[in-house]
Amino acid sequence: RAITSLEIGMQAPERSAVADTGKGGRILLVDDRQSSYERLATLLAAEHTIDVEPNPTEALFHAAEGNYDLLMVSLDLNNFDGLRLCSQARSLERTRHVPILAIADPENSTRLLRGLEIGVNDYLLRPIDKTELLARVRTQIRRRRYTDHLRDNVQNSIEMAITDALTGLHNRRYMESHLATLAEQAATRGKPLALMILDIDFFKSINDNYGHDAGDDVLREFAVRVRKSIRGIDLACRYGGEEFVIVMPETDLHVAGMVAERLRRSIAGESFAIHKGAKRIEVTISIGLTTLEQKGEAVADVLKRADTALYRAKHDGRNRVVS
Ligand code: GH3
Ligand code: MG
Ligand code: MG
Ligand code: MG
Repeated sequence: RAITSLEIGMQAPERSAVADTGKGGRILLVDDRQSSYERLATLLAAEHTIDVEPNPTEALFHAAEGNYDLLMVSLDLNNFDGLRLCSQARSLERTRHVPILAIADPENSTRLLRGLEIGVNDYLLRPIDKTELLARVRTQIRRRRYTDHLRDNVQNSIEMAITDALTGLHNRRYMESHLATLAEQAATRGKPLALMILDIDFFKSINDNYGHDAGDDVLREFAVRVRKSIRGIDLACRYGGEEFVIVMPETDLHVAGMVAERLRRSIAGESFAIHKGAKRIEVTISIGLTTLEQKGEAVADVLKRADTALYRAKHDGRNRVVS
């Protein structure tokens, strides 16, 4: 456990500090000279929460687990492990994005240059000036928060672009782009690939009789049940209004047929709750099922074959699986 600011006898700063000022950060200071870390901790404690760890190996554990905004690493550590810590922090997934501010005596400037090469973001030479210290620390913390924010935004937009908002399943666009990859993998590995299109029977009359919101409830509940009935490697998507596609890698027609039949039966066998009113709705589905037939077969052809099978399932009376 790292030494905390409170143990050095300082008050933790107000948590109300505003994010984009670069104040109120969590800092891990890796320094083994008591006079040095006590002074730094005292200077920083007015604006930040600061933990001190004299041992670089321990520091790496804290850094990986502690959710820090900044690592401050002394390169004047007695056992010269400061640089190694910086390089390890850069290669660990958990610490890769945490900025590093190096501190060094002027005579250790070679080490500083090396540090900058391996990804140290900024440095301070001793003796450390208070104003400069606070300014550089703030800059790193502000930058860290900003890039975190950008990374979250990118992550969110990617997720939104491939997810169906109503059901949380993948959307058609994602399925179509991913299906080509799955088909290619199946072909090169000589494994089967099954694909089914599921369509809710007489869905329009659910909307007509119980309202559009009830229809949405059914779609959401249906997606939950689909998700429960497939494996982690299977891909389920909402293909259109009340149509869904399930892609099953490493699954032949026989096994996929059993999965489809089990799902069809469970949908028909347990009515759906709708949000408004105590009434439950009977729902059935029709399924068109097919497998990838030969190497290099176009994904569009596979989908078309499944759709033709679905059409027959509808034509033959619905609530059935056709392959
Ligand atoms: P079939 O058994 O032949 O499949 O009949 P169906 O009524 O299910 O098929 P049809 O294609 O005629 O109607 C599908 C309906 O699904 C029409 C459309 O208004 C409704 N729908 C499409 N998307 C949504 C949605 O997001 N929410 C709701 N509530 N309804 C939707
Ligand atoms: Mg239809
Ligand atoms: Mg339908
Ligand atoms: Mg339809």
